[in-house]
Amino acid sequence: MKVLAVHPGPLMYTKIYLRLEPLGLELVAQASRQAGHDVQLIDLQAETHTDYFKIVDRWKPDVVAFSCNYLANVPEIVDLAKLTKEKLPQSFILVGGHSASFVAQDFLEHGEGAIDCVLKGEGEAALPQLLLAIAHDRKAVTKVPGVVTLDGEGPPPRFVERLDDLRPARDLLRHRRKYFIGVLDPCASIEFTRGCPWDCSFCSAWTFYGRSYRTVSPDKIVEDLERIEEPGIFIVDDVAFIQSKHGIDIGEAIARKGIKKQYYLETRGDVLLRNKEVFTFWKQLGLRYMFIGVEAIDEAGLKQHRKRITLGKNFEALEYARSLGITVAINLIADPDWDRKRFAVIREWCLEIPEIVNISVNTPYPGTETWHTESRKVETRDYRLFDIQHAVLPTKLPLYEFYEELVKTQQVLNQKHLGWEALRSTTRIAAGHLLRGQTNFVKMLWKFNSVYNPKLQLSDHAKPIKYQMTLPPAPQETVNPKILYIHHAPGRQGRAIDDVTERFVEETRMGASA
Ligand code: B12
Ligand code: SF4
Repeated sequence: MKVLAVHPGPLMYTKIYLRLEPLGLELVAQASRQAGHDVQLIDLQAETHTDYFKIVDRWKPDVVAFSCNYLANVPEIVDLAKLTKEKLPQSFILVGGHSASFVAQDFLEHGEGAIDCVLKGEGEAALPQLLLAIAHDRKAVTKVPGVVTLDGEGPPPRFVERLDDLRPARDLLRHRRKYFIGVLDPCASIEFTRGCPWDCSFCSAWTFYGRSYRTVSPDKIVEDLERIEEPGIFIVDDVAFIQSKHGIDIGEAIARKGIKKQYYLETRGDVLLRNKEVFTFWKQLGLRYMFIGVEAIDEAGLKQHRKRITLGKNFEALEYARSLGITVAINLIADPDWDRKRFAVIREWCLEIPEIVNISVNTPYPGTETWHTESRKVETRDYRLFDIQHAVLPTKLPLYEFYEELVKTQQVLNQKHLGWEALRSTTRIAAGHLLRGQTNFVKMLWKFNSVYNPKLQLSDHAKPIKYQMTLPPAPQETVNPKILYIHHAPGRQGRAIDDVTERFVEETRMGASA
């Protein structure tokens, strides 16, 4: 069959700071290709809806498979599915991915018959089974694990047997040079591990994978790296190098092969401090950027986000990363109840430190604990506002003033790293990129004001809502994590970490789950 795999368009964040390849979609595309199907892939972060419909009209796929990791992309995908079904009534249209898994039933209802099913969980094992059913007996689709249709549901989603057997279809992307993060331009993505053993209340990374944690073997990682042409590598792991040995083994395999790349990764401050030797080694291998989820600069804020790390530890981690000469970006979560004074304190603090500071807005998401426990009323039913750049909870300041303060704060922080100031400090890098025809990084330096603008952000709240999100249930004090999981929780045996690391995780997580 002809299968068209589609990643939806960019959100605010990917309009400026970065654009990365849709690794999950490439993995399911490859699994479909290995099952004998003819597969094409389009990424609407880098191409337009017109490009998409050109493929639909000319190639006439039998199956269209959308990837929905981000809740804010739901309306775009539903609209595309409806228009596609009008053009190709015989086609089978499905949606998979992180967010689609948490709102499967709603997706189908919005689709009004245009979306044949949602496939929950990891797609690599299930999609080939689903394609088999579509080709031979469409009624049998509800027997496939993870399938949800308007008529019924299949068995629960299953994990792939071995991450080592997977390989992304990187060759299917039509514009590989459009992917970048900061000065890593162009940049490819890679996965070393899957899942997260912690259980932060605002996050769904752990609930999707049932708090499991699996690893790819160093040999397979090196094989994949050797196939990648891009000089920059974005490591997509939720928390990089939790297990020191795995990080060292991968690094040694890379060093043996003499692979020279520049890397970006995300980790926790306490993991960095615990596994200093791994990060020091990786600095020598080319680790250039690190993102640490600090979330708050006061203890009360950390507690609110269920981060059981002390502020002192976070600051120590920043200090250590600085000493290695790695560029560090941190994330702070702005709460809608912040007033002008609070924003001013943040601005002041951020200007005192050399790190890149990213500010996102506290947003409860389906699939997180906060979705069930947040006592404030979610004020909107518009999926598009759930991108952690908009306020969906009541703001203490009038909404426009909240955005004014938010954007002003982001602006101050960006002045350190975007625009002329940044170009001055990165002139050599920028010139090198331009010489190689890479313009992503240089274009990004000036885009901020056209995307981050309080008037635009406020006007997003006034847009007509075509698809209404289901609101959270009545707030509860605690929530049984079992109701949040997409993949069932395999317990201790599902976490590929040694006992000492397991204990370390136990001590630093909030203990919401088994
Ligand atoms: C890497 C990453 C990014 C990358 C982008 C990757 C990309 N281009 O897709 C960057 C840094 C750009 C990013 C940005 C953002 N991200 Co992000 N990101 C992640 C992260 C850490 C890993 C995703 C990943 O690549 N995993 C590895 C691949 C292999 O897995 P996967 O993509 O999930 O794919 C598997 C399944 O989902 C499924 N699948 C996927 N597609 C399909 C399609 C079909 C047809 C099928 C059957 C199955 C299927 O099968 C795949 C293989 O098993 C996740 C957390 C997580 N663990 O999921 C957060 C996460 C997805 N991001 C999140 C958020 C909030 C954002 C931002 C909005 C943040 C911001 N600051 O503004 C932006 C918006 C990005 C945008 N679209 O514009 C949230 C999503 C919340 C939500 N419910 O919407 C998550 C869950 C993080 C969290 N802690 O809550 N992100
Ligand atoms: S450490 Fe917390 S925030 Fe980070 S991925 Fe794990 S659960 Fe999510």
